[in-house]
Amino acid sequence: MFTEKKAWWKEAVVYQIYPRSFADSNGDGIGDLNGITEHLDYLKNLGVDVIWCSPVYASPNHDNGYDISDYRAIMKEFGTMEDFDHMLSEIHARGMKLVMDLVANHSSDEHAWFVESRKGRDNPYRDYYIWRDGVNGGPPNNWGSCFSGSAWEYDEVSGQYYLHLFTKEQPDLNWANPKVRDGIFDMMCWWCDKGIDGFRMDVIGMIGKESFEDGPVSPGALYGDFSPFCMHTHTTHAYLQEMRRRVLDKYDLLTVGETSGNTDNALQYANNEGTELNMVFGFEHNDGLNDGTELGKWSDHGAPLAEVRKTLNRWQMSLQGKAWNTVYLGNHDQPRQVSRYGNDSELFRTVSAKMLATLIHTLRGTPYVYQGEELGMTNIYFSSVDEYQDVENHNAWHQWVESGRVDAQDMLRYFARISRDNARTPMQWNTQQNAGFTTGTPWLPVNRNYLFINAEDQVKDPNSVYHYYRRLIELRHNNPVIVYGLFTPLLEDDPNVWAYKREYEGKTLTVALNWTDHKVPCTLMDETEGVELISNYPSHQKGILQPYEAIVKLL
Ligand code: TEU
Ligand code: CA
Repeated sequence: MFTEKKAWWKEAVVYQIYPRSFADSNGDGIGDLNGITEHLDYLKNLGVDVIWCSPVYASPNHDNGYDISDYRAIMKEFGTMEDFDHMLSEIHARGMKLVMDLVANHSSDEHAWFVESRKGRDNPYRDYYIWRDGVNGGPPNNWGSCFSGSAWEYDEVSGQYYLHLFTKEQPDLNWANPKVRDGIFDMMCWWCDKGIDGFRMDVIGMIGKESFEDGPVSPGALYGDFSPFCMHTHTTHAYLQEMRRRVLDKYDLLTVGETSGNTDNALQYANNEGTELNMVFGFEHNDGLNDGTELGKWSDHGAPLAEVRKTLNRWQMSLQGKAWNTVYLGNHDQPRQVSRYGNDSELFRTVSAKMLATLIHTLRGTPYVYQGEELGMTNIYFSSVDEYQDVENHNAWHQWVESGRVDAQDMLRYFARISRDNARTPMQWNTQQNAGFTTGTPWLPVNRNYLFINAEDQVKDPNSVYHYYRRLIELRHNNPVIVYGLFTPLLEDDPNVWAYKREYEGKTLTVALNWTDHKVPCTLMDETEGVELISNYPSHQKGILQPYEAIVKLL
């Protein structure tokens, strides 16, 4: 046994807002800060403790704000710094906290540092980014970008290439330059002094580039893999430890790193000694679900219980007592969780959304709820490439379909299943025009199912997905076993049921979840003593679990 140190960010539930799609206050079709402020009571009533906003900084929006041109200014479309200050004080007035997205592995190519940097080899800002000479008339090495194509872009002015692990409008900052670190750390302190409560750090595992050799090329792939030289390196950890000393330790923050990697990596970033971050998002359960082909995430691969459970149980077991965990299934980079892991048909949508909610609120770690998930919002399933806005789709289309390597219909099917735009359609507030998101034309279409999936209806209906989330959040606040309890998997080989228990200070919580759309045999809950804390069915049948049934008991 171990004693877990208490912390507010372990007890909290975090709600992620994708500002562009949350609420539009001025009718231009784009969500904004005043739109968020207008809906804070909705979030307060849901019970969430912390709001994490995807980037709200000045940006030309090649990647919806993940390309920042000024870290100390607000994106024009989202409002002004006064709007931000007002939003922050209204969040605090309701006893909630605000976590900002920190995107500092790269900036926008329109950031003043890069504008200077690309002026020439002698510019004082040259070394703020990563410039290299080409090799044999091509790029410096074989690395591919995360968003298709080469990770290097040739620049006419100086005849050199710059590195961009994402789009070419997102040049990678050179963290090896102490001036870059000074600039980023000063900026972070500036936001903390304003009173924000934490950072979600975008692709933080990539900041320490150690060498620039060719990466391994998997069969069929067009480019080499940069990760052996750029991910989870010693220098990345050194920079984070420096950030901890120079910034994070001066404030009381929630810090969460966004980085792919395995549990060993997570143990280093989120270690209980507190030398780096509070927690990281695991990617293995989400991004591990593909066919392992050169197409990466573009596949028909579903989310079988055996795979997802094995991965998440391993994260639970490996981290407990050593590092704090996060629990999430959906975010702005993933499709809608009910469509991917549950069942978004009319018959099972509600019950499976509640089953998944039970999972993320009763595993060990801080739960992250992505906007609209609390309503059971579903994928949009676009059918043509032109309907997508996301640069990731267009780049992949160019690389694989336009070049004749992949059939268009196949790719469209993969897009419909896994595209990020599935989760970026506007929040569904009510049954009015555009689901109450905007009075103008929404930047991305509203899912037509808003007529029966929307916040206003669900707030009125005690059996809604929304109220189920509200009750789960309340249970977390009232039962320390949900936050701090030791995790032990149960029925690990059951083909249908995900089950586990949590134990803390003489209390035991037992959870059983039917991952399937049919009745399955299960006697665990008949044999388990205690009171029922929550379930997505009004009554239970002996010896079985009903489709997507979830039961939580406390003894
Ligand atoms: O995402 C990091 C990341 O690794 C993504 O490539 C992710 O795997 C992909 O979106 C899945 O399709 C972060 C942000 O969350 C994402 O929105 C940004 O586009 C990206 O970094 C670049 O800043
Ligand atoms: Ca707007």
